Amino acid sequence: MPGKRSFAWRPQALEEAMTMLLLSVLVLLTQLPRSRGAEVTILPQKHLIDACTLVMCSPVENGLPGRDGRDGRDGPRGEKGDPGSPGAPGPRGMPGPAGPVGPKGDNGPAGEPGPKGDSGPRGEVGAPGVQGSAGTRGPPGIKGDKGAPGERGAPGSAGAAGPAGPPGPQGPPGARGPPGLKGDRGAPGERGAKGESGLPDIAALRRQVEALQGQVGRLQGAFLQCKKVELFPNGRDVGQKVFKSAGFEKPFQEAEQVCTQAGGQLPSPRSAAENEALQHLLEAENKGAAFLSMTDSQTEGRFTYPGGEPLVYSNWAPGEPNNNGDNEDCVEIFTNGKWNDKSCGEKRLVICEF
Ligand code: MAN
Ligand code: CA
Ligand code: CA
Repeated sequence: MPGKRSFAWRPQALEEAMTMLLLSVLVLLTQLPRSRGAEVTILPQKHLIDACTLVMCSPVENGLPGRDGRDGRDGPRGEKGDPGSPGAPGPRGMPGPAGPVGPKGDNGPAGEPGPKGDSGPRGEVGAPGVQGSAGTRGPPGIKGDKGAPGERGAPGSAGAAGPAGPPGPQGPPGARGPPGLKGDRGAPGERGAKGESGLPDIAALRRQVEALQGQVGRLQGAFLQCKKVELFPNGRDVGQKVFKSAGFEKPFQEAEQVCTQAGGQLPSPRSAAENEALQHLLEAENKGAAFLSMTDSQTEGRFTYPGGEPLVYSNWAPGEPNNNGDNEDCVEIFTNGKWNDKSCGEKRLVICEF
Protein backbone atom coordinates (compact mmCIF):
# COMPACT_ATOMS: atom_id res chain seq x y z
CA MET A 1 0.00 0.00 0.00
CA PRO A 2 1.73 3.08 -1.31
CA GLY A 3 2.10 6.07 1.08
CA LYS A 4 1.29 4.00 4.02
CA ARG A 5 4.05 3.48 6.56
CA SER A 6 4.92 -0.05 7.50
CA PHE A 7 6.84 -1.52 10.36
CA ALA A 8 8.02 -4.63 8.47
CA TRP A 9 11.65 -5.52 9.24
CA ARG A 10 14.27 -5.44 6.50
CA PRO A 11 18.08 -5.42 6.77
CA GLN A 12 18.25 -2.15 4.93
CA ALA A 13 15.48 -0.69 6.99
CA LEU A 14 17.27 -1.81 10.13
CA GLU A 15 20.36 -0.03 8.94
CA GLU A 16 18.36 3.07 8.27
CA ALA A 17 16.68 2.82 11.63
CA MET A 18 20.04 2.53 13.33
CA THR A 19 21.22 5.55 11.41
CA MET A 20 18.19 7.49 12.56
CA LEU A 21 18.70 6.28 16.09
CA LEU A 22 22.27 7.56 16.03
CA LEU A 23 21.07 10.88 14.72
CA SER A 24 18.48 11.01 17.47
CA VAL A 25 21.15 10.32 20.05
CA LEU A 26 23.25 13.11 18.58
CA VAL A 27 20.29 15.44 18.79
CA LEU A 28 19.69 14.47 22.37
CA LEU A 29 23.36 15.05 23.21
CA THR A 30 23.10 18.56 21.85
CA GLN A 31 20.22 19.17 24.33
CA LEU A 32 22.10 17.91 27.44
CA PRO A 33 23.32 21.29 28.73
CA ARG A 34 19.76 22.51 28.91
CA SER A 35 18.61 19.26 30.54
CA ARG A 36 20.73 19.81 33.63
CA GLY A 37 19.49 21.44 36.82
CA ALA A 38 16.02 22.77 37.20
CA GLU A 39 15.35 22.99 33.42
CA VAL A 40 15.33 19.22 33.09
CA THR A 41 11.89 19.05 34.59
CA ILE A 42 10.45 21.66 32.23
CA LEU A 43 11.83 20.26 28.97
CA PRO A 44 9.20 20.91 26.25
CA GLN A 45 7.35 17.85 25.11
CA LYS A 46 7.74 18.98 21.43
CA HIS A 47 11.43 18.00 21.25
CA LEU A 48 10.73 14.49 22.42
CA ILE A 49 8.04 14.10 19.80
CA ASP A 50 10.38 15.30 17.07
CA ALA A 51 13.06 12.75 18.00
CA CYS A 52 10.50 9.96 18.14
CA THR A 53 9.24 10.97 14.71
CA LEU A 54 12.74 10.72 13.25
CA VAL A 55 13.07 7.13 14.46
CA MET A 56 9.63 5.80 13.84
CA CYS A 57 8.52 7.45 10.54
CA SER A 58 10.68 5.89 7.87
CA PRO A 59 9.55 4.68 4.33
CA VAL A 60 8.30 1.10 4.10
CA GLU A 61 10.67 0.00 1.31
CA ASN A 62 13.09 1.61 -1.13
CA GLY A 63 11.15 4.88 -1.24
CA LEU A 64 12.69 8.29 -1.21
CA PRO A 65 13.70 9.50 2.13
CA GLY A 66 11.09 11.72 3.64
CA ARG A 67 11.66 15.14 4.83
CA ASP A 68 13.00 15.65 8.29
CA GLY A 69 9.68 17.17 9.32
CA ARG A 70 11.29 20.24 10.71
CA ASP A 71 8.77 22.32 8.89
CA GLY A 72 5.79 20.68 10.59
CA ARG A 73 3.57 22.55 12.92
CA ASP A 74 3.98 22.46 16.63
CA GLY A 75 2.20 19.63 18.34
CA PRO A 76 -0.42 20.08 21.02
CA ARG A 77 0.73 21.46 24.37
CA GLY A 78 1.89 18.68 26.71
CA GLU A 79 0.50 18.05 30.12
CA LYS A 80 1.65 20.14 32.95
CA GLY A 81 4.76 18.67 34.51
CA ASP A 82 5.15 17.65 38.09
CA PRO A 83 6.11 20.40 40.48
CA GLY A 84 9.84 20.86 40.78
CA SER A 85 11.86 20.13 43.83
CA PRO A 86 12.14 22.94 46.41
CA GLY A 87 14.69 25.56 45.52
CA ALA A 88 17.73 26.44 47.59
CA PRO A 89 16.98 28.76 50.58
CA GLY A 90 17.29 32.47 49.82
CA PRO A 91 19.87 34.77 51.38
CA ARG A 92 19.47 35.63 55.10
CA GLY A 93 17.35 38.74 55.74
CA MET A 94 18.49 41.81 57.68
CA PRO A 95 18.06 41.62 61.50
CA GLY A 96 14.79 43.11 62.73
CA PRO A 97 14.53 46.20 64.95
CA ALA A 98 15.47 45.88 68.66
CA GLY A 99 12.58 44.84 70.91
CA PRO A 100 11.33 46.90 73.87
CA VAL A 101 13.38 47.01 77.11
CA GLY A 102 12.63 44.00 79.33
CA PRO A 103 11.48 44.26 82.98
CA LYS A 104 14.03 45.10 85.74
CA GLY A 105 15.91 42.06 87.02
CA ASP A 106 15.99 41.01 90.69
CA ASN A 107 18.50 42.61 93.12
CA GLY A 108 21.87 40.88 93.23
CA PRO A 109 23.16 39.23 96.44
CA ALA A 110 24.59 41.46 99.22
CA GLY A 111 28.28 42.35 98.86
CA GLU A 112 30.95 41.26 101.32
CA PRO A 113 31.44 43.47 104.44
CA GLY A 114 33.83 46.39 104.02
CA PRO A 115 37.19 46.67 105.87
CA LYS A 116 37.28 47.66 109.53
CA GLY A 117 37.15 51.45 110.15
CA ASP A 118 39.83 53.49 111.93
CA SER A 119 39.87 53.73 115.73
CA GLY A 120 37.64 56.46 117.17
CA PRO A 121 38.94 59.37 119.25
CA ARG A 122 39.86 58.74 122.82
CA GLY A 123 36.77 58.62 125.03
CA GLU A 124 36.14 60.97 127.91
CA VAL A 125 37.21 60.14 131.37
CA GLY A 126 34.80 57.63 132.81
CA ALA A 127 32.70 58.14 135.90
CA PRO A 128 34.32 57.33 139.24
CA GLY A 129 34.21 53.67 140.13
CA VAL A 130 31.71 52.22 142.50
CA GLN A 131 32.43 52.15 146.17
CA GLY A 132 34.62 49.27 147.27
CA SER A 133 33.31 46.45 149.32
CA ALA A 134 33.40 46.57 153.10
CA GLY A 135 36.64 45.64 154.79
CA THR A 136 37.20 42.44 156.62
CA ARG A 137 35.76 42.03 160.07
CA GLY A 138 37.99 43.40 162.81
CA PRO A 139 39.35 41.34 165.68
CA PRO A 140 36.98 40.69 168.59
CA GLY A 141 36.98 43.21 171.40
CA ILE A 142 38.23 42.45 174.84
CA LYS A 143 36.00 40.40 177.07
CA GLY A 144 33.35 42.39 178.98
CA ASP A 145 32.77 42.45 182.70
CA LYS A 146 30.85 39.72 184.37
CA GLY A 147 27.09 40.18 183.92
CA ALA A 148 24.46 40.55 186.64
CA PRO A 149 22.66 37.36 187.86
CA GLY A 150 19.87 36.25 185.59
CA GLU A 151 16.21 36.64 186.43
CA ARG A 152 14.20 33.82 187.90
CA GLY A 153 13.36 31.12 185.40
CA ALA A 154 9.88 30.64 183.98
CA PRO A 155 7.60 27.85 185.37
CA GLY A 156 8.12 24.42 183.95
CA SER A 157 5.69 23.17 181.39
CA ALA A 158 2.91 20.72 182.30
CA GLY A 159 3.53 17.02 181.89
CA ALA A 160 2.44 15.21 178.80
CA ALA A 161 -1.14 13.90 178.70
CA GLY A 162 -1.64 10.20 179.27
CA PRO A 163 -2.82 7.83 176.57
CA ALA A 164 -6.44 8.20 175.56
CA GLY A 165 -8.86 5.61 176.91
CA PRO A 166 -11.49 3.83 174.90
CA PRO A 167 -14.32 6.09 173.79
CA GLY A 168 -17.34 5.96 176.11
CA PRO A 169 -20.91 6.52 175.21
CA GLN A 170 -21.75 10.06 174.28
CA GLY A 171 -23.26 11.96 177.18
CA PRO A 172 -25.03 15.25 177.36
CA PRO A 173 -22.88 18.44 176.99
CA GLY A 174 -21.33 19.42 180.34
CA ALA A 175 -20.98 22.88 181.87
CA ARG A 176 -17.74 24.92 181.51
CA GLY A 177 -15.07 23.71 183.98
CA PRO A 178 -13.19 25.84 186.55
CA PRO A 179 -9.84 27.52 185.60
CA GLY A 180 -6.66 25.44 185.94
CA LEU A 181 -4.28 25.73 188.91
CA LYS A 182 -1.34 28.13 188.84
CA GLY A 183 1.89 26.47 187.76
CA ASP A 184 4.74 25.83 190.21
CA ARG A 185 7.66 28.26 190.57
CA GLY A 186 10.49 27.49 188.18
CA ALA A 187 13.90 26.28 189.34
CA PRO A 188 16.72 28.88 189.53
CA GLY A 189 19.07 29.20 186.53
CA GLU A 190 22.49 27.56 186.47
CA ARG A 191 25.49 29.40 187.79
CA GLY A 192 27.47 31.25 185.10
CA ALA A 193 31.07 30.38 184.18
CA LYS A 194 33.89 32.15 186.02
CA GLY A 195 35.04 35.35 184.28
CA GLU A 196 38.64 36.18 183.32
CA SER A 197 40.82 38.54 185.34
CA GLY A 198 40.19 42.26 184.68
CA LEU A 199 43.97 43.02 184.56
CA PRO A 200 45.36 43.98 181.11
CA ASP A 201 47.96 41.89 179.33
CA ILE A 202 51.02 43.86 180.53
CA ALA A 203 53.46 41.96 178.39
CA ALA A 204 51.44 42.57 175.23
CA LEU A 205 51.10 46.28 175.98
CA ARG A 206 54.82 46.58 176.62
CA ARG A 207 55.56 45.07 173.23
CA GLN A 208 53.20 47.56 171.55
CA VAL A 209 54.82 50.53 173.32
CA GLU A 210 58.29 49.42 172.31
CA ALA A 211 57.21 49.12 168.69
CA LEU A 212 55.70 52.63 168.75
CA GLN A 213 58.82 54.06 170.37
CA GLY A 214 60.89 52.66 167.55
CA GLN A 215 58.61 54.25 164.98
CA VAL A 216 58.70 57.65 166.74
CA GLY A 217 62.48 57.58 166.93
CA ARG A 218 62.79 56.89 163.24
CA LEU A 219 60.33 59.72 162.45
CA GLN A 220 62.28 62.14 164.65
CA GLY A 221 65.45 61.35 162.84
CA ALA A 222 63.82 61.87 159.47
CA PHE A 223 62.30 65.17 160.66
CA LEU A 224 65.62 66.55 161.88
CA GLN A 225 67.21 65.63 158.61
CA CYS A 226 64.52 67.49 156.70
CA LYS A 227 64.86 70.52 158.96
CA LYS A 228 68.58 70.78 158.32
CA VAL A 229 68.05 70.57 154.61
CA GLU A 230 65.30 73.20 154.72
CA LEU A 231 67.27 75.74 156.80
CA PHE A 232 70.38 75.50 154.72
CA PRO A 233 71.64 78.07 153.76
CA ASN A 234 69.02 80.85 154.15
CA GLY A 235 66.96 79.77 157.17
CA ARG A 236 67.21 80.03 160.96
CA ASP A 237 65.13 78.30 163.60
CA VAL A 238 64.59 79.63 167.09
CA GLY A 239 62.21 77.97 169.51
CA GLN A 240 59.07 77.18 167.53
CA LYS A 241 59.88 79.72 164.84
CA VAL A 242 61.70 79.54 161.59
CA PHE A 243 62.96 82.60 159.69
CA LYS A 244 63.72 82.17 156.08
CA SER A 245 65.00 84.66 153.52
CA ALA A 246 63.34 85.04 150.12
CA GLY A 247 66.61 86.38 148.76
CA PHE A 248 65.08 89.45 147.05
CA GLU A 249 63.98 92.96 148.07
CA LYS A 250 60.46 94.38 147.93
CA PRO A 251 58.51 97.36 149.28
CA PHE A 252 56.65 96.65 152.53
CA GLN A 253 53.24 95.71 151.10
CA GLU A 254 54.66 93.40 148.42
CA ALA A 255 56.98 91.78 150.95
CA GLU A 256 53.98 91.24 153.23
CA GLN A 257 52.09 89.51 150.38
CA VAL A 258 55.03 87.26 149.59
CA CYS A 259 55.08 85.89 153.13
CA THR A 260 51.32 85.52 153.59
CA GLN A 261 50.98 83.71 150.26
CA ALA A 262 53.69 81.31 151.45
CA GLY A 263 51.68 80.60 154.58
CA GLY A 264 53.75 82.77 156.90
CA GLN A 265 54.16 86.46 157.71
CA LEU A 266 56.86 89.10 158.02
CA PRO A 267 59.17 88.60 161.05
CA SER A 268 57.82 89.57 164.47
CA PRO A 269 60.73 89.08 166.88
CA ARG A 270 59.23 88.89 170.39
CA SER A 271 62.47 88.16 172.23
CA ALA A 272 66.16 88.86 172.09
CA ALA A 273 66.73 85.24 170.99
CA GLU A 274 64.38 85.63 168.06
CA ASN A 275 65.88 89.00 167.21
CA GLU A 276 69.39 87.55 167.26
CA ALA A 277 68.34 84.66 165.00
CA LEU A 278 66.95 87.19 162.58
CA GLN A 279 70.08 89.28 162.82
CA HIS A 280 72.32 86.33 162.02
CA LEU A 281 70.22 85.44 159.00
CA LEU A 282 70.49 89.00 157.76
CA GLU A 283 74.23 88.90 158.18
CA ALA A 284 74.44 85.64 156.24
CA GLU A 285 72.39 87.09 153.41
CA ASN A 286 74.78 90.01 153.21
CA LYS A 287 71.95 92.54 153.08
CA GLY A 288 71.90 95.81 155.03
CA ALA A 289 68.32 95.62 156.36
CA ALA A 290 65.06 93.69 156.21
CA PHE A 291 61.45 94.68 156.95
CA LEU A 292 59.73 93.56 160.17
CA SER A 293 55.97 93.05 160.39
CA MET A 294 55.10 95.87 162.78
CA THR A 295 53.78 99.32 161.73
CA ASP A 296 52.30 102.45 163.35
CA SER A 297 49.97 102.98 160.41
CA GLN A 298 46.90 102.89 162.66
CA THR A 299 48.21 105.30 165.26
CA GLU A 300 51.36 107.30 164.78
CA GLY A 301 53.98 106.39 167.35
CA ARG A 302 52.12 103.25 168.48
CA PHE A 303 53.64 100.23 166.71
CA THR A 304 51.65 96.98 166.67
CA TYR A 305 51.90 93.49 165.22
CA PRO A 306 49.74 92.52 162.19
CA GLY A 307 46.88 91.49 164.49
CA GLY A 308 46.88 94.92 166.17
CA GLU A 309 48.66 93.73 169.32
CA PRO A 310 51.15 96.23 170.75
CA LEU A 311 54.83 95.32 170.88
CA VAL A 312 56.03 92.96 173.60
CA TYR A 313 59.67 93.41 172.61
CA SER A 314 61.64 96.12 170.80
CA ASN A 315 65.27 96.84 169.88
CA TRP A 316 65.14 100.41 168.49
CA ALA A 317 68.31 102.09 167.46
CA PRO A 318 69.07 105.19 169.49
CA GLY A 319 66.76 108.09 168.58
CA GLU A 320 64.26 105.79 166.83
CA PRO A 321 61.52 105.69 165.95
CA ASN A 322 61.63 109.31 164.80
CA ASN A 323 59.04 109.21 162.01
CA ASN A 324 61.49 111.03 159.82
CA GLY A 325 59.79 113.27 157.31
CA ASP A 326 56.54 112.37 158.99
CA ASN A 327 56.52 109.38 156.67
CA GLU A 328 58.00 106.44 158.55
CA ASP A 329 55.39 103.86 159.60
CA CYS A 330 57.33 100.64 158.85
CA VAL A 331 60.23 99.04 160.72
CA GLU A 332 63.58 97.78 159.42
CA ILE A 333 66.22 95.68 161.25
CA PHE A 334 69.89 96.21 160.55
CA THR A 335 72.66 93.65 160.56
CA ASN A 336 73.53 94.77 164.11
CA GLY A 337 70.02 93.80 165.20
CA LYS A 338 68.85 97.35 165.79
CA TRP A 339 65.49 98.71 164.56
CA ASN A 340 64.60 101.91 162.70
CA ASP A 341 61.27 103.25 161.62
CA LYS A 342 61.39 103.67 157.83
CA SER A 343 59.22 104.65 154.91
CA CYS A 344 57.12 101.64 153.79
CA GLY A 345 57.87 102.44 150.13
CA GLU A 346 61.51 101.57 150.49
CA LYS A 347 62.68 98.18 149.20
CA ARG A 348 64.11 95.87 151.80
CA LEU A 349 65.14 92.22 151.96
CA VAL A 350 62.15 89.95 152.34
CA ILE A 351 62.43 87.51 155.28
CA CYS A 352 59.41 85.45 156.29
CA GLU A 353 58.52 83.93 159.64
CA PHE A 354 56.94 80.47 159.86
C1 MAN B 1 68.35 108.89 159.20
C2 MAN B 1 67.58 108.92 160.51
C3 MAN B 1 66.53 107.77 160.46
C4 MAN B 1 65.72 107.89 159.25
C5 MAN B 1 66.54 107.86 158.02
C6 MAN B 1 65.73 108.05 156.78
O1 MAN B 1 69.11 107.76 159.14
O2 MAN B 1 66.92 110.08 160.62
O3 MAN B 1 65.70 107.85 161.58
O4 MAN B 1 64.75 106.83 159.20
O5 MAN B 1 67.48 108.91 158.10
O6 MAN B 1 66.49 107.86 155.66
CA1 CA C 1 55.44 106.73 161.87
CA1 CA D 1 63.49 106.57 161.51
